[in-house]
Amino acid sequence: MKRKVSSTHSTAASHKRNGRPHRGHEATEVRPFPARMPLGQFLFEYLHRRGVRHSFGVPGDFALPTFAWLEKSPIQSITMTHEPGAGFAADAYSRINGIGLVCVTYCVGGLNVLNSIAGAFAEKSPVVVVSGAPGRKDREKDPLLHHKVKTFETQRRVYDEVTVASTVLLDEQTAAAEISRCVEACLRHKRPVYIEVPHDMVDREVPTVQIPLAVKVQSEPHVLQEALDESLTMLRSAKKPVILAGVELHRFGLTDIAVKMAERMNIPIAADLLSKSAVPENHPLYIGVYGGAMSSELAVRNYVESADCVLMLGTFITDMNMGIGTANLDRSRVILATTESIRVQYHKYEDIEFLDFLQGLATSRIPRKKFKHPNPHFEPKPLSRTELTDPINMKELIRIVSLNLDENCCVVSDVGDGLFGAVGIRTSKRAEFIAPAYYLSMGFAVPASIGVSIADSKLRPIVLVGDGAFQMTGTELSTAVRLGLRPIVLILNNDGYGTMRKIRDGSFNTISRWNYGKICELVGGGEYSVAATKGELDGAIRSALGSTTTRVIDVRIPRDDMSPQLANMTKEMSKLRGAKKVEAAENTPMK
Ligand SMILES: Cc1ncc(C[n+]2csc(CCOP(=O)(O)OP(=O)(O)O)c2C)c(N)n1
Ligand SMILES: [Mg+2]
Repeated sequence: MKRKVSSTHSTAASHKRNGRPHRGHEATEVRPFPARMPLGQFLFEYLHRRGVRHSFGVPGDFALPTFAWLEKSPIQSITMTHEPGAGFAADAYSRINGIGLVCVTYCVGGLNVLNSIAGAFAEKSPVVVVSGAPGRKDREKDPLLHHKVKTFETQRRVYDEVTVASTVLLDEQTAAAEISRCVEACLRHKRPVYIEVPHDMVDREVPTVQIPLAVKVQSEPHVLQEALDESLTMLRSAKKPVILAGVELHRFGLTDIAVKMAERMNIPIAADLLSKSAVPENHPLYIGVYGGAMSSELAVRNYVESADCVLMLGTFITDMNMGIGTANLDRSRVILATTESIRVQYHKYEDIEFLDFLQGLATSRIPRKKFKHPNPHFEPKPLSRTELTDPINMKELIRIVSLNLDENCCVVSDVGDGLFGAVGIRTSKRAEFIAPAYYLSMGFAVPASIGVSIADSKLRPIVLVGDGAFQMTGTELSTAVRLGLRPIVLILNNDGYGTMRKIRDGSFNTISRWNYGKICELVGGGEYSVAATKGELDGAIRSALGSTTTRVIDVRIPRDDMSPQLANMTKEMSKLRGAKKVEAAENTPMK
């Protein structure tokens, strides 16, 4: 059993992404709450004190009293065009800010945003879902009220599958404690929570609670020592170790500890698809993205797969991260440390806190390793005059995007070849990267770019979105234009579901050919251009970066083209399929 031993004030947690501090749950307010407050006022005041500055959502009649409290609160409410977009925006916002909020109405709104919240759960993004709901009184005789599905409990029960805590605020005496329980669980587990607010409860005065002191859970000392001893033996004798920096390092604000440890021991660092950019990509020890056949470069793949000790820190062993079964990592060489468990070779250690383990490693004496960089970063070759009129393709698109990125850019990728291609983006400047790289829900990127811009107004989102994914949520650009945001949206227009066509072709991969430029007219703002050549794309991105409006660029990718990463993957997968069935990686990095 882990032991709860000491208390510190919970607002002291510091969370950073690439050195940028998370605003989420840093000390903001130490004044105690009054003994009693209207429920709605307490809810949003509590969320504000825990770091929420914005809410994304769509109102409805059951939620209007809650939205009225939201409007009076210090949290800024942003109405989106559709709930899935609100969920994706809140997810991206949470990844940058450390906590986010989506406010919706009962079932028609709540179930509409469910898929986005499922993605946030799967990829550990701390989103609070507040849903308006029928009143306590409305529920008494179990009538057929509008928006009800099966029972009044339906929505909450569905949400139990995609959250780490949920509550329906039907009792004044416990409402504040329930809010606190859910919000604290969201911050602790970095996963969504669900708070249902019946419309006739939200104005009632309720007894409040204070923000709890954080309880530091400590590892079992003997188990911790044992796990450290085994890991340190491996690390000390390793001639060619490598760190695979996983997404939990970013979510739990631990990247700096891992990077400092790598620097002290001179161990190179690779990222995976989900954690790309969590470690600054211009760091001298950074070697690129590893993902089996989907690695950014062959050199990264070779280095990681020939390492004699792979230290995976906070890594999700997902099929995507492991290149859909193409990763070749032998468990006898792997230390896998996450917030869920610590595995060293064939041993699994329980009751150990990830932070204690990480700090234990970071402060141990390990001789500096010899390291020859297998994949030093070099700027992509600048475009020469002679190639400006060459037709554009995925490989060149990634090169041109890379050439134009700077430290204020955040690449936001949707699902499709944009995501595979984005693995190859690497700049000497620090650029951020956000994508639904495990759950893989299409429609993420355009709304997510709104969440990114709102969470950090200095960040300029560069959106990579396929024509198929754009047709799902691209109209959310309406919200970006209304708010004066400036995403640069590259529609990777390859005339349909390109990735699907590579796996199995059929008429089901056909979509309508839109005149994408009309979107600016439709939403009343933004500028548009078409890029069919390298020069046109480069010019369009440069001009977009110099302007202050939303920009849509219709990039004409040849129908049969694909990124080198996707080409590699499909080649290797078909080889593997011939030999043996490719299975989703189980949660152990076995060969
Ligand atoms: C919400 C959702 N629906 C369906 C899919 C399955 N899917 C994965 S990629 C893809 C095609 C994507 O097409 P597009 O956005 O044009 O990108 P491309 O593959 O052409 O690069 C589909 C349908 C998904 N991942 N998410
Ligand atoms: Mg497409």
